[in-house]
Amino acid sequence: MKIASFDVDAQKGFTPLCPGELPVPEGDAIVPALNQLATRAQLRIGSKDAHSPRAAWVVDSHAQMLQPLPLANADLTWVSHCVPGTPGFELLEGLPAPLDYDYFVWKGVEPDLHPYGACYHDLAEKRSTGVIEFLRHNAVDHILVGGLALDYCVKTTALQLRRAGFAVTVYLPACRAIARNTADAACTAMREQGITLASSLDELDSA
Ligand code: VGL
Repeated sequence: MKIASFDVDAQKGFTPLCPGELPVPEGDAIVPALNQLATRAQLRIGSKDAHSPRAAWVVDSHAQMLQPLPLANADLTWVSHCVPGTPGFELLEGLPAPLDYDYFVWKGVEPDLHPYGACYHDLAEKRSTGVIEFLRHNAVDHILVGGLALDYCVKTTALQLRRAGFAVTVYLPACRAIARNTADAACTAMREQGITLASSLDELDSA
């Protein structure tokens, strides 16, 4: 069995270190759990949001977020986050540098694109980021997923990997969510698609 771990968007912009971006509660607490995941894998994959501050979906305040947009590849408004060159773009302290991962995805670079999953650049899932091809090329069977946020990018990435035919386990101690209700819905959606949700190392090791 060949295993890869996947650190999804484990960036400071999704933590209380960057309160003006998308501060996921306790988002900065996931590093030890992500590093534990990696010890159980032969390959380590990562992704980062890499957004323009002038993207089509950017609004000025948190109160204006989550409004639907009439765009093909950006479905909701968000405040600016994870802009290259700013602290919010950086990976959390204690993770490898991006180029020390076996494969690394930068996503959402084009201003009119705001994908959630790390496997495709577009919401229609036509333009691959290459990660599925990399995993297949390396004969990976099982992917252990953690990162930020559980209810958006982790969920979407896990579902994309599952649809591509991989066994997928989401390790909950290595994730944090933006909100409770969307996290509950994400867990239900992932379970329904055959994704394993592990709450402890014992559950992870028996998955
Ligand atoms: C994310 C909301 C907006 C995430 C990104 O990485 O989960 N969530 N943009």
